[in-house]
Amino acid sequence: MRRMQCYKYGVCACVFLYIYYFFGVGDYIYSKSFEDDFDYPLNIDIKPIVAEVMSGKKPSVAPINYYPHRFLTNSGKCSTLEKLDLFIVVKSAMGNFDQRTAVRQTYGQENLVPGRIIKMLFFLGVDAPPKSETQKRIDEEMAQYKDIIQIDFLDNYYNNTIKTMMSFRWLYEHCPIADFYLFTDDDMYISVTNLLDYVHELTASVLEINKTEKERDVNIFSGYVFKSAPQRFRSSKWRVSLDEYPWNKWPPYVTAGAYIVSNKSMKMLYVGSLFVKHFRFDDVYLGIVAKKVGIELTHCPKFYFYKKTYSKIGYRNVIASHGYGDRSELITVWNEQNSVV
Ligand SMILES: *[C@@H]1O[C@H](CO)[C@@H](O)[C@H](O)[C@H]1NC(C)=O
Ligand SMILES: *[C@@H]1O[C@H](CO)[C@@H](O)[C@H](O)[C@H]1NC(C)=O
Ligand SMILES: CC(=O)N[C@H]1CO[C@H](CO)[C@@H](O)[C@@H]1O
Repeated sequence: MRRMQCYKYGVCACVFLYIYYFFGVGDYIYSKSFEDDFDYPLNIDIKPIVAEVMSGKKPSVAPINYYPHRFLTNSGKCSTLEKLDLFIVVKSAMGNFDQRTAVRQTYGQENLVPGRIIKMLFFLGVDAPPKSETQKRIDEEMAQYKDIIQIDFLDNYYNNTIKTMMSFRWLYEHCPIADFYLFTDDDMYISVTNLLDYVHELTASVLEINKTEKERDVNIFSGYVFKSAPQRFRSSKWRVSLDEYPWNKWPPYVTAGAYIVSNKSMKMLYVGSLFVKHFRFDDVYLGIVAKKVGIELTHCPKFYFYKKTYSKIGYRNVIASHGYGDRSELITVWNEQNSVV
């Protein structure tokens, strides 16, 4: 009888320990409060430093986060222009030739909206040397379309933040003249006309609220805004340890996939990133930087981070939807939405 009970307790303890470990219970208990203790490095007010850099001064604090990569290709797309309505950044994986073709045939066409100046570029990393078949095909693709900026970092999921922030740097250095920047992935459906309508309305409402702000100076960072917490389960692909991120919540962040950033916000996010420690999820990272530089995020439900089921009527107001990795599907849907009838 006694032995039986001992055995039961033993089993219970094991089950408890297993659950405790497996679900990362300790990580939840010991995480720091986001509201009270968010001191992500640099743990100083970086707003004045960002203002220094943006007014052309040398910052009083040295940058801590500079990605030492080079742009391997160039594009004359911005150099002869004085103003741009929209710049579309498409983050693409090296092997996604079909997706890039589909983007060029749909929302990536630059002369779509009469009276609006729109430019589009793809941003890619590299694979390991020696020169792969994929790289040879990309070389040909670049020669033909001149719409690819390649950056010398290894292109994989874990280096996503490098890709995002290197594309910010490219814009900051080579194309700071657009009113708005759309960041998107090569598997998204995008409606440029709905997007332009939206930013027009949003700018007007921001100016309505704050009359002292100038149109050229609005801060806008918008898309599908998430308010969530880090996953601590051991089995999760998204598991984040306390060492990496000790707080119990993420800052609000705009989910990657598609988001829109105004001229000023693009610059503040890039300059701010030089003073904010690297984090491997690019959307969370931009959320952290936005919080530190004081940019408020605007949630817009017309950006779908999942695939919105297609119907002709249902897509009338959609700005972006995930799930269009299939070339012919993107072309079909986009054509139907953009047909005149
Ligand atoms: C990118 O990710 C790989 C790991 O898959 C790593 O070896 C590499 O150093 C990372 N960084 C760069 C800059 O390529
Ligand atoms: C209004 O905009 C100005 C200029 O950008 C800014 O300094 C000020 O803090 C803003 N006021 C509010 C209430 O947001
Ligand atoms: C539309 C807009 O706000 N453009 C501005 C972007 O920032 C540059 C300076 O970096 C200004 O010259 C543009 O007027």
